[in-house]
Amino acid sequence: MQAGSPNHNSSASIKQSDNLDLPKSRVAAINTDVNATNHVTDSSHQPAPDDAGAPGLAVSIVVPTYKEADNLLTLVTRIVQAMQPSHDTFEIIIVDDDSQDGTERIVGQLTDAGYPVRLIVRRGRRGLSTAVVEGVQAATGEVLVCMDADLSHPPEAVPQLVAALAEADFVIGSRYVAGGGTDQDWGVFRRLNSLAATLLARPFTSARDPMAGFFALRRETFASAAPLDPVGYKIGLELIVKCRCRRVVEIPIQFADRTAGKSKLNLREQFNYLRHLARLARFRLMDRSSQPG
Ligand SMILES: Nc1nc2c(ncn2[C@@H]2O[C@H](COP(=O)(O)OP(=O)(O)O)[C@@H](O)[C@H]2O)c(=O)[nH]1
Ligand SMILES: [Mg+2]
Repeated sequence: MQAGSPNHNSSASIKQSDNLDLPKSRVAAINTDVNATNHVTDSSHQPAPDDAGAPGLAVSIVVPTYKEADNLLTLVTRIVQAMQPSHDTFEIIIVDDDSQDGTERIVGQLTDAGYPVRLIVRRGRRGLSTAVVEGVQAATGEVLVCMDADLSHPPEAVPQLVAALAEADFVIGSRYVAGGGTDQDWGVFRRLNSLAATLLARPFTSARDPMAGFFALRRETFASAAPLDPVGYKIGLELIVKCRCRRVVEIPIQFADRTAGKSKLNLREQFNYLRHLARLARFRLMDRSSQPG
């Protein structure tokens, strides 16, 4: 297998002999108290001796998954290739809601091959936003990146998002700033739907693409969040509002439509978005009235 080449065969296996230039990841001890019901696969079983007491990883990349087995190999190899030149300490945390589609086997193969991947399996639970929050809580990096598994978000942009945090509280991989975009074949309905959702978020942030699932923030920013209460998909917007992020920067990305697996976005999630906006509006009101002055 050529690292970074598309491979949608979930039964493909990875071997050390695949000639991958693997990162010398310094994966800190995994946090096993994420949740008693979680199943945690640990790739940190052979820490290098000089890792003892390491303060943590530089970057944790959190990926929520539900039935994304066919995308994982390509996703992980592309992330590793993108990160390796600039970061020698990073981890990929996959938070899977018990997909039962081979995800655990594939992540096992990746960890055996030396990739810095951890798997959290949540059993009996579903939800993109709560999965992201659990992944972030288990993360050890000072910088947190969230992205989808379906290759809609280009892994090659992750280092840019991380670098942009030097001047920002929150960085979005954005479809809607100059240089960004979506695939040509988005129909009128899909574009209008996305535009309406974006405009509805305008009272909360002036970001052009605040609903993106591709974003980065510092751990300390996450730690400062008011209690998180997301319903549905828009955990990025929840974090911008609840972490009271003022400096939101957008990095243009080309959003690619998935080629493997299916979208889980449905009408219910769109309804949840409206409920989420109502909750955020209530929060803003209370938060502002509790500010001194
Ligand atoms: N853990 C978890 N991940 C989810 C869930 N729903 C969606 N995802 C993941 O969230 C990301 C975005 O979902 P997707 O279906 O592509 O949504 P879309 O891009 O809006 O069509 C993908 O990586 C999904 O696998 C869920 O209930 N639990
Ligand atoms: Mg998607």
